[in-house]
Amino acid sequence: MEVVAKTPEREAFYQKIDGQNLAALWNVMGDIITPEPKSACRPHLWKFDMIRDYMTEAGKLITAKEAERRVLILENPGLRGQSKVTTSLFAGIQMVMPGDIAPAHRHSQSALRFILEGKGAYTSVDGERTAMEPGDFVITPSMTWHDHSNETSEPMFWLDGLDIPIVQFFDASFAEGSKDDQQKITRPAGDSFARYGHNLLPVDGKRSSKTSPIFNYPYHYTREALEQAKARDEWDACHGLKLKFSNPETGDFAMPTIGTFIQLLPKGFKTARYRATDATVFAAIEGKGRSRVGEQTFEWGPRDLFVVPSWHWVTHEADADSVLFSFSDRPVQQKLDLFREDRGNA
Ligand code: GTQ
Ligand code: FE2
Repeated sequence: MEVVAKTPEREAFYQKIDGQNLAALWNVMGDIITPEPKSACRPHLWKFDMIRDYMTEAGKLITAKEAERRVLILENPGLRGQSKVTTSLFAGIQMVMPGDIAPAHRHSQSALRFILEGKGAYTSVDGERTAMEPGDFVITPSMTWHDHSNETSEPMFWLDGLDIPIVQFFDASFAEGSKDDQQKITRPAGDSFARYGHNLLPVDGKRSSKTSPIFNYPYHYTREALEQAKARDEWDACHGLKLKFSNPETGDFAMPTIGTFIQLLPKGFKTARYRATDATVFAAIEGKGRSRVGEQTFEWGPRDLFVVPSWHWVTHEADADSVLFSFSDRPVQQKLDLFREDRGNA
């Protein structure tokens, strides 16, 4: 769109209305209604080994209890100081060391955990405890009490994804702490999976939550689904094989604000270029390869993390059978009729 010429009369007018909290649309129109997405969000890769070293250092500086959550935020280089990995989402790496208790709290923000390293630490949500393993996808729904603990002898690391910037945008944040560090366990481990993970639902179901009733999607099952599909040898040109985690009650995404995906790229596969309006955070869990995002190329292996901003072309290439977890704000964009994707010519 055209830039409107400046004249002394116009400048004087802008000055005058500025004092009344008014501004001329014709000076900013092109910046706020762009012909295609224009984001401050930039492509970036974080190597997990680098983060693990800093987290270990953080472990000597602060306890989980004092920190409340011992998390290093993945700050997008184009959005520094805003605690954002993309314009709409937060990501962090959380470490829970042996003996740690990350105390119970609850908040409007929904959280996902994607387990990167360690085995057997617990998170508790709404009275149920689940042990976590690498590749597990665990949900903390909005306003549910949650605390984390580690009774194993090894530190545990996971990727946190939260809708913090979305809740911030709507000024809808509520949060509270609990007087007890750990919530009371009222249901056996595996209860939610037993109730909802077997293609069966209560006949008179009356849950009101828009979040999946399954709170741990174990990697064992996810990996099996991918492996079965591998035998079929049918691949999507842009994604290899990409599945979304779904809410068994609705068939919709597992979380209302964050779409979560798991993707298999077989050895030697190179995807066709793809772009979409949902900026996406990727975490590799298995394999090795590289992704080209806009003008940059990122070499990744297990536990490495990278971000693809809105409307940036991306291609992936796998040197070994590789599994990528990813998340984005796609459920929100789809509900608002804003989501768009472009498969190039594929
Ligand atoms: O584990 O409860 O990375 O509340 C940010 C906010 C983790 C958590 C984060 C949180 C949590
Ligand atoms: Fe939390």
